[in-house]
Amino acid sequence: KHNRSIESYFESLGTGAGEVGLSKEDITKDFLHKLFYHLGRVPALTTSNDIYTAMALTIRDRALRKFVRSIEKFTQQDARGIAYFSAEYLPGPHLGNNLLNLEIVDETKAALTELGLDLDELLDEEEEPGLGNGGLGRLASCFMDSLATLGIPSIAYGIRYEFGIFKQEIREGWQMETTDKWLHNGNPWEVMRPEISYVVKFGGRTEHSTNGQNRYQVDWLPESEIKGTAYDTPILGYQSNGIIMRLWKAEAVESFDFSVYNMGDYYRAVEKKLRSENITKVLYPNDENLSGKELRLKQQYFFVSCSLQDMINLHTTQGRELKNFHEKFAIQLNDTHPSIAVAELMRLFVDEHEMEWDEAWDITRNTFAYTNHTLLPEALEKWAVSLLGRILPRHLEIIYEINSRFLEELRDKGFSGDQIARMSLIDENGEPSVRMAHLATVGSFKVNGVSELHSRLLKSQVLNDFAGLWPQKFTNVTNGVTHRRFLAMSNPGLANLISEKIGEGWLTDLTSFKELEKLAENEDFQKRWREVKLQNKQALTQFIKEQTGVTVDPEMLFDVQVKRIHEYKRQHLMVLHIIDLYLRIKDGKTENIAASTFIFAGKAAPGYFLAKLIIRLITAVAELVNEDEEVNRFIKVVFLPNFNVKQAQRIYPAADLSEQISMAGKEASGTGNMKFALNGALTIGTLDGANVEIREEVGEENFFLFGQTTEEIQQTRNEGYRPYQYYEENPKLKKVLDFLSSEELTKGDTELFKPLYHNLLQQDPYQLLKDFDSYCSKKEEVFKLWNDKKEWTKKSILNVARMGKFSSDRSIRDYCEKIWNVKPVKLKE
Ligand code: 73E
Repeated sequence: KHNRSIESYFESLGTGAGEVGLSKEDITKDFLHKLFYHLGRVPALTTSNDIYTAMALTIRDRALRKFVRSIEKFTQQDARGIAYFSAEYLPGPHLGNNLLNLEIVDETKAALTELGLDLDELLDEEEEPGLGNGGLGRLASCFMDSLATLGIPSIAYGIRYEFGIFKQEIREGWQMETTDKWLHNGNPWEVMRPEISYVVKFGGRTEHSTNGQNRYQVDWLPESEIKGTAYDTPILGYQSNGIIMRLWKAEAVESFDFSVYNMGDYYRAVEKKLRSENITKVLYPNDENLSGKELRLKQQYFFVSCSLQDMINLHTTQGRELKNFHEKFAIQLNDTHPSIAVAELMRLFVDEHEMEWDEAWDITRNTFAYTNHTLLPEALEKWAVSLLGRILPRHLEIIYEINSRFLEELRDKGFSGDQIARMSLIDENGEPSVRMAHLATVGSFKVNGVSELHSRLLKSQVLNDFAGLWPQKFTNVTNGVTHRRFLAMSNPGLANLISEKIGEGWLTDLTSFKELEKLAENEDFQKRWREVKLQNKQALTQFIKEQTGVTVDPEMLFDVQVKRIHEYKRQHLMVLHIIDLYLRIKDGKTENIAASTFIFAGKAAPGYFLAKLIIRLITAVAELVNEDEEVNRFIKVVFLPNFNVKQAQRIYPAADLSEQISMAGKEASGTGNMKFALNGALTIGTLDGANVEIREEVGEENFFLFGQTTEEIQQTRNEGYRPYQYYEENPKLKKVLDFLSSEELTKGDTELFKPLYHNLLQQDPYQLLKDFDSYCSKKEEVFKLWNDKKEWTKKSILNVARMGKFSSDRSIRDYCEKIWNVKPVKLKE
């Protein structure tokens, strides 16, 4: 009876195919039903959160329906599945996206209107899950959207952080962090699965023995155990599948220890419960700057262990043998954050399922594939051997064993001692530590970077020795973004205009945008293109007013840099240029300046002093510029607090110019760059990350390129870069830098920006001073082109028309072909 389809259950009741209807009437009925019977509300006491929740539950039913159906199909076809392991996800608000994917935006809007309610207000009500820091987490969520749309049997595993990325407020110009209580109004999108839970062990010691059958056996006697419980959120694809994101929450194994009876011990037992729950309390807010914290290692191991146990359970309860595990599953490691999985799968196979080491290793290294997202040395994960051995004693032994066999292989192949030391999983320089990127590389069948340039640098720098050893293992998959969320949903004006001209096929095939090329010079189309942009800018103008109190003019050029604040991304290079403009305007030299609003947003890691000072610099310049009547006719500066997915969806559609100005070689890919161009912004950027490929696609005449290449940067460094020399020899630059300690900017606190000033003059690790002139002259070109509306619009249209490559659908197809060896199971109903 377990093989019956859901259809057959409903049919036997005479209730049809068990569809939850998609008509306006169905939605109205279910919505009211949820409001009264799920939430128990009477109309007079209904709050806006009740209304939001009732609608979310109504839509979740429909999403779950898709998901259940997908599972049925995948099971019938006995398909190979993909498990995506990521410590971070940034799904953004669910409601709007689900309506789009179910194609019921109009029906829902109509249902609400009849009840005197407004869909936009409901959408505003949603608090997004901020379970990631930035690009890496958002990429994982774009991939979920595409996996579901393409019909790839897949599951996304991660951590259900109770507090996501902090909320950013600006007080007196400084970033302040407050906790993100995203669950405080409940989370209608998730389904708790109390019966899907696993025990995860920590600490203690191991015992080695030979058992009755003469098998060498290792037992891990842990110091503590924690239970992980699954919370499932359905993620819909467009018109078709649903997959789930399964996030683990930590709990005590037993809430109460029933053997204790006196009050003191009772409280100790409760305390133990609280300690256990700490593991999934909070997301580490550090993007590309890791601090080796014990709790972070525990988080990583916790979710990886739950996920692998879950997969093994799924595999074996379906009657399959573990020796086929790698045929049934591929696991994609989203950076090294989940890479302890390599050792954990070995432990589960060898210690718990009594598999021989060689067979276990064979299956393991044919199961995992590893995506590297960064070359920054401070972001490469290393765990001190002493820490790892204390928290995961058995895993340390396994890592040593993997390493000794690996180094043996290298010796056999004639590698030099130096090379062997460089490639070892253990870094013996200073405090011994485990290099997680090496563990992930050795334990995977494929390793990929996230843009052509980054993948090339990965092979020539960080994993150079490994690329020599296993050239076939290395590949590239350039990132992409879901154009459904970042265009269809968030920019309906542009989406409708495009659909009117080329139909709706682009929703599942972004390359069809090519057809827009022929309209690039059509005056009528250009006019409507500009109208849409202006409307989007008006909407953002209002949002800026609400959020910051600053009034901006939507007719001005909107020049935008939004992303995490980091020195390598060079937000301060943009600021230096703004200061130059300010000084020019004060000097009366306003010719050649196109009236511009400079918009910044992004969070700084709470412990990253210089990043926070860059925010302070932006707000100081904003204050100075915006209040000065003489200046603010030409330029305005805005820092929008608390950048997140929801806010991003308002910003991209309204941008004219996209700033992608990182020092070449540092930004692995970037994905904001794609979202801007997709919405018709032109890019000013360096030859870094995916900028290189964006420029290739849109044509060099439609891209504002500046700055040194990776090779030139290396050369500058080799020649002994002295930033001070640039300061001395370039009067304009000197003026701008000296302005950092002016009374005018600092309102008397002239020491305020000294740390940045000294950093730039003494080290300038990201070579801002070297690239400054090149950047400023490119800006002159931008201003000139802005005054030629037709040319600008033509380039904007061509940018959008040539974005086909940057859909995450393409990225996922690449993963399927180059790495996973899976085929889509198409499910269009
Ligand atoms: O260039 C981006 C890239 O587009 C890169 O900086 C980012 O990943 C994006 C998606 O591929 C990234 N984030 C992290 N490493 N690379 C990171 C590191 C540690 C903690 C959290 C995030």
